[in-house]
Amino acid sequence: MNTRPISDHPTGAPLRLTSQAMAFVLAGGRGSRLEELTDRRAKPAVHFGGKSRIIDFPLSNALNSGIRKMAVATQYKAHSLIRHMQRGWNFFRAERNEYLDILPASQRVAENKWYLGTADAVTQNIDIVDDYDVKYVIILAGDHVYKMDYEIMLRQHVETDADVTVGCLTVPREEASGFGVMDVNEHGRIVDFLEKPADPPGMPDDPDMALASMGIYVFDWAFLRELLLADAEDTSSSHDFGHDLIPAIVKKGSAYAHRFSESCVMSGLETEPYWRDVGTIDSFWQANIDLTEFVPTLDMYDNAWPIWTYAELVPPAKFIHDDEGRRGQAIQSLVAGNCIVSGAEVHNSLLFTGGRVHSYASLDHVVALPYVDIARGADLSRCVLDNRVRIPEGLVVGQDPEEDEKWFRRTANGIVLITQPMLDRRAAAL
Ligand code: ADQ
Ligand code: ADP
Repeated sequence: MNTRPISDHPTGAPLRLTSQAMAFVLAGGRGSRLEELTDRRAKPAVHFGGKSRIIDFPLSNALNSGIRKMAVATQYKAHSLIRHMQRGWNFFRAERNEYLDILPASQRVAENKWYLGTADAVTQNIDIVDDYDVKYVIILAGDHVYKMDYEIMLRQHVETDADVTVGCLTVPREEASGFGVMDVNEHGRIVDFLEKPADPPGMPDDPDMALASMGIYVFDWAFLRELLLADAEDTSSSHDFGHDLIPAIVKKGSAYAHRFSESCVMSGLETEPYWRDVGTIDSFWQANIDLTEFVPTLDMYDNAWPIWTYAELVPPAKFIHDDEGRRGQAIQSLVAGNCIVSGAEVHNSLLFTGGRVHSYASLDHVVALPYVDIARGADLSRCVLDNRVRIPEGLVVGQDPEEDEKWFRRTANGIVLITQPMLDRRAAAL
């Protein structure tokens, strides 16, 4: 175990705590509210922002924070996620004391079982965490979009001598029932924690808002290890951080809240705190479209905090006149490599890698995942196109709700999700 005290550095300068920490990323959840987008891939593998995938955000945060030891627990529909990490996150070198381990469920314990809950995902890999020889473990969710310097959270954890430090943010009270909701005292100590309460309590000084857990936690490994071993024996436990472990520590030990908003200010990363659980089609569409704003809140162009990803080496995006001289153009849009916009108009949209938009087509507020092909004259607005869809000539979406609902998935907010099986059913019926 690396037991060198934090202040024990020849120059007297404090060591970065992240050098003594690992990130354990939980990436095994279903994310079923993303509907058909997560039919074939886990939510952390869902594409985001023109080039990235959601998992790139926590992994990039860990990397940019100085963490060089990471483990990613996967289970549900993990192939596309694992492929992405093998291609894009393969630069860690054991010789340099750097590790990124992908930990699929049911590979490591004798009984061949799935991860029961989020805590069980760590318990099943205790020996791997032991081998990392770290003092602190930071548990992260693989499915949130945000930028955060975990060093600041670690520092608070050490300064308060907490058993656990829980990352938290304020959310409107009516949206808080999907979160762990907490009450804190004047020192930031959590005095009450309710996992997904039906009627979330508001904050004392702002009853319309609730203090919600981000589902990210810092522990001393020695403490968490003991806790996990005890939890594994507890037949009444669902082996979940939010349901079981955190409420138990709040009752018996010391749990502290780490405010994301304060962390953002201290790190200078954001002008205004940005955190999104892009868990529904509406929030996924909105968070992507937000990036087309003149100055989006989430800055993905910050060289000091790069969001690393795997991207294919492909030719540049191309914008061309068609044979009749119609201009191909994209305005207020994000266009990735290998896209060709030919005699078509793209407004306030995102075209991921390999998108093709043909003459007389028009896109407005469209999120088009990789390798879509949009045939001549299609007119699409306010929709999400799954990867590799082939939009037929002249298809109109976003103008007639009844027609959209008949063939595609249309949300209550009028956002339309289009996948290839839906298009195939439509083609067969017409
Ligand atoms: P939920 O959002 O419901 O609550 P949960 O389903 O527990 O989150 O998933 C948390 C993370 O773990 C996700 O990244 C998911 O992919 C992953 N995961 C889920 N089950 C897993 C398993 N069996 N093995 C491996 N990974 C798994 C949690 C907290 C709340 C908090 C919210 C914030 O419990 O208190 O408010 O996150 O989003
Ligand atoms: P990505 O997440 O990279 O966009 P795809 O959507 O191409 O990947 O595929 C997601 C997952 O579904 C991958 O594991 C892929 O192998 C699998 N897959 C793709 N097409 C099919 C198919 N027609 N039938 C079954 N599985 C598929």
